[in-house]
Amino acid sequence: TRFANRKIRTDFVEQLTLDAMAVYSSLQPPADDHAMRQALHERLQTLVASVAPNATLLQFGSSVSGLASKGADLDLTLMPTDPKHQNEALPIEEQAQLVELIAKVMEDSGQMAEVHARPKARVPIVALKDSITGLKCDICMCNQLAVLNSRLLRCYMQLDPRAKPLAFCVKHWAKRRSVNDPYHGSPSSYAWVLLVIHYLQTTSPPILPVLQDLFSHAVPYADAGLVRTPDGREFDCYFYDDVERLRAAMGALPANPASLGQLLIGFFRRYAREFDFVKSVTSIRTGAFLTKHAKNWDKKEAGFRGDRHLFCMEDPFELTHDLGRVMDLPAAAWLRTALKAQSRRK
Ligand code: 3AT
Ligand code: MG
Repeated sequence: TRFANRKIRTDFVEQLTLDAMAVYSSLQPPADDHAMRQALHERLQTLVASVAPNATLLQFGSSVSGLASKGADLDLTLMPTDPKHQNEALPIEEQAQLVELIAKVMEDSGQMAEVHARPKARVPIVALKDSITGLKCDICMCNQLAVLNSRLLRCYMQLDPRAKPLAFCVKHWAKRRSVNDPYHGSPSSYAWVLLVIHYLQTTSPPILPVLQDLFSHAVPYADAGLVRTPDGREFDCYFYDDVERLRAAMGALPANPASLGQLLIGFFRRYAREFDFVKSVTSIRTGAFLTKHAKNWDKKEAGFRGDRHLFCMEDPFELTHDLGRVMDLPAAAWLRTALKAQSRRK
């Protein structure tokens, strides 16, 4: 019987790998999606140039990380064109004014439907829908950190062929279970992908390296990735991004042969049974578990919905930012029930 059980289990995991690959394929955008996004990006750039001649629109989010599924939105940020000023963001009042101006240009162009300016939001944005392609697009101001964290995610996704399918499947699962909505207290797509990367960094042996820990001889470390935000804070955004070189070097390390099916089971087991929600923090910056105590995230902050630190994930660049702080108690309980149910179901 033991032999028979093992056979059933092997067949099950193999089938799960095939099913997960089928889900991954079914989520891929059509072949012309990339060209369509580039064309929309260029049209928007031309429109924006009339009100912000010294600025350039840059893509971030899943169009950059390679994790865009069919119909994913196009995330853009306005940045100073001159690289010398890339680290200097506009004061928030000027960002709000620009948002209103851009929204007006977009409306007047007659090419965009559903233009909404949100100048007073924490991150001022213009949200719109392109009438020609039907693509939804968010334009925010000076979000240099998001451009860089999207590039970091892209590098990780290129380092191992199992990373992208695993991230697609987890994102898809989270959307289907309604646990992918920071406005209603669950992790964002971005946060789910950080959890996937962290899981792959902490398998034994590790499947992904820690890019913020590797030093390139070509790039002097000290000023390579320093970013300053409008409030005067500075962030160390350095990471090793020579994917080709690293892939070659990784060939010499002990290989982890886990299949996609095994990794899916392992990911859900991690968050259903192994992760210490009370004490631990996931951190892709270090590829390790940190403690809430060390991050000063173990203090109870009275009553307020956020800042409860019930499921702690450290942002790779904005180290004081806990991506799980959107969760309140019912949301965290709901999420953990969904994770446990999935892990039992396998
Ligand atoms: P979708 O394909 O749109 O579901 P995405 O990866 O584009 O996934 P979002 O649209 O939720 O994810 O977010 C776009 C980017 O914004 C991803 C990341 O670069 C940045 N971002 C989102 N949430 C945060 C956050 N809490 N902190 C820092 N950066 C964030
Ligand atoms: Mg997006």
